[in-house]
Amino acid sequence: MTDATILTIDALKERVEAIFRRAGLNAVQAGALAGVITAGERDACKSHGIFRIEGALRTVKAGKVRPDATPELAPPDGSAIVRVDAHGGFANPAFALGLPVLAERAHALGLAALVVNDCTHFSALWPEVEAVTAEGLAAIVMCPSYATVAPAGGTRPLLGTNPFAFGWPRRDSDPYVFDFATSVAARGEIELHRRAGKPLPEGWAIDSEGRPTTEPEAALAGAMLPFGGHKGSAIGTMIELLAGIMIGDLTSPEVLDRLGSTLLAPMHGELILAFSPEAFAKGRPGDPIARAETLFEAILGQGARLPSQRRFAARANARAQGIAMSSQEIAQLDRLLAEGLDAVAWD
Ligand code: NDP
Ligand code: PYC
Repeated sequence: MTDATILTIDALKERVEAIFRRAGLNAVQAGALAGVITAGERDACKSHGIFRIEGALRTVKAGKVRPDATPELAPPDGSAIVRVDAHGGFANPAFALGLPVLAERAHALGLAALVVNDCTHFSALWPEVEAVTAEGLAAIVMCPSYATVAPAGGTRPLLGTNPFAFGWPRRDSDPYVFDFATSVAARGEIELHRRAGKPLPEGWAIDSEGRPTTEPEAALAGAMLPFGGHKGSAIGTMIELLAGIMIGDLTSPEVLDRLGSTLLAPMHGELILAFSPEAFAKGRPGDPIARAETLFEAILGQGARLPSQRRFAARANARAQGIAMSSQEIAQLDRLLAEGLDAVAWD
């Protein structure tokens, strides 16, 4: 990047938080959103970095998310299910509220689930998976999105891009984490290709007639495809069942019906599962955390890399060198701060 401005991680977070405060978000919402968006830039995950600010502001302007929401934890009932009502706000502060109780329950019972209801969710899942692994727990996180993906063999949008993430705690290194859309790519990637005027790789999408396309515009009007054909399609469907229907929240087609647009961030629920490896392995030979290291070493020993290694390397670089932002990105941040909700259009 020839015209880069280098910002520290904290400086970028302050700028992003100020944009959300200027747009009317309360401190708990603005702080949590600034945290995940800055983490996206810090870890070189552009599809969930500052690119997402405008969509979040548009959703506020459209009145589809409550900028002043305060998430509420249901009184603990001793069970393995921890519930947080986001009260129509963003998912991120609701997750932060539920995490300590989820961790306490999972350590006490061996496994526990955090159910977040009535939230708007546009972020990557790895910040949440990592937060659970930091408690010494393994984690699975999933949520629906809105109907933009055709089921394998189908021709029209039905499933969401439904992200699915897993984390495993490690003692002396960053956790093992993967986090991906169950579509071939996240929808944000299609939008980034459109903005860059680049064709999509083959096999990502079909147009509104159900024909394969590499045109981002045609893909946005048509449907994305699940990863791995029928396998991704089934996992995407499982996410609709577990993190939509089972938790009494919206499925991806219901989200799209309710919102009427994919230009707004989707509102639905989220499911976070936490497991204590020590509790599951109790009475069996070997320390599960140590045994996992043997597996990771064997993967690396073949010259393969672990998922999230690229992200952790980008993070180390950002901590040492700061985050490089282009002049367009700096101008975008300045404009959003100066104009607040006037910076985005919604009618
Ligand atoms: P990617 O395909 O970019 O990456 C998926 C995962 O695979 C990452 O953990 C990545 O690690 C890892 N990975 C990639 N290449 C390799 C490799 N060669 N060897 C080993 N591991 C590898 O993800 P997607 O585009 O599908 O999703 C991007 C993000 O979008 C996710 O964070 C997801 O949560 C988010 N999303 C959010 C949605 C929402 O509704 N909130 C909907 C859909 C997606 P690394 O990062 O280190 O490359
Ligand atoms: O990138 O697919 C995506 C996405 C949808 C909602 C939030 N992110």
